[in-house]
Amino acid sequence: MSKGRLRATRRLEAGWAVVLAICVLFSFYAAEAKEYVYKAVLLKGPAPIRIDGDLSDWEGLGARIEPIGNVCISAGKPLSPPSDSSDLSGSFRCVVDPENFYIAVKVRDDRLVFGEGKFGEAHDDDAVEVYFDGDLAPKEYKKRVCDYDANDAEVRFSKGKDGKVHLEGMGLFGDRLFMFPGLWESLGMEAAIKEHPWGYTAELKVPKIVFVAVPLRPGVEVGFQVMVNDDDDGGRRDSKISWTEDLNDESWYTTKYFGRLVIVK
Ligand SMILES: [Ca+2]
Ligand SMILES: [Ca+2]
Ligand SMILES: [Ca+2]
Ligand SMILES: [Ca+2]
Repeated sequence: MSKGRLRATRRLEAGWAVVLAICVLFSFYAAEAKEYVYKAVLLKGPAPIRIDGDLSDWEGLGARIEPIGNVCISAGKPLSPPSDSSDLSGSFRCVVDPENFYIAVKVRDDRLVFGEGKFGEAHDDDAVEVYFDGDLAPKEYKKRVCDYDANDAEVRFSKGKDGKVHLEGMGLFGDRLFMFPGLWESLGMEAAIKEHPWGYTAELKVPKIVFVAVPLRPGVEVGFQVMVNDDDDGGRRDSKISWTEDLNDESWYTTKYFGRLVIVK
């Protein structure tokens, strides 16, 4: 073989080696990146669900139980991981009817701490967070930069000192994130929490009109996320878990880590 052809052959071989390496890397990445999709059953008529924290009315609705299985590492400051599943673990279910989303959350938590913080600080107590992105519009992610649009928001709920469940959470107003006492309630959202010896069960009803402009029918998709805060000793929260891999607790300002809710028959 001439020197020229030998060099060309070697260059070709090197080229294939690069292509192979890229393919291996890509397949590795594809295997690693888990997709979080929850298929939410669409009920024909109004859902037979009472928002009272008792989840017995969910039996027989065909809602799959999905683990809230990722442990957050930090939330501005480092978080402690739960010591075991009785300290903090959970799962959620969701169904929709033509007018509303219904979310049920079951949380195992060894010590319940409610009502310590003032409005807007329930994340430092035991609290559930549910997030919506009404249209899945593509965003450009930049760390610490809010990319919410008008149909993206956080709905956080916990118990107050008065024993009543209070809703809070950030939404976009103008070009800034705000939360207002009573806002989510005024838009028709309802939430309830029932305490148990092993933790609590929670229910949330969200009128679809708050986030979604199209009729709820099979095939409709929205961005969705569920997270749970755990405080066992007062003061700041100790741990947090997330449905998707939002390990640094960023869903309150970006939809990057939201999973998807897909409506099915
Ligand atoms: Ca109920
Ligand atoms: Ca706990
Ligand atoms: Ca959106
Ligand atoms: Ca707790």
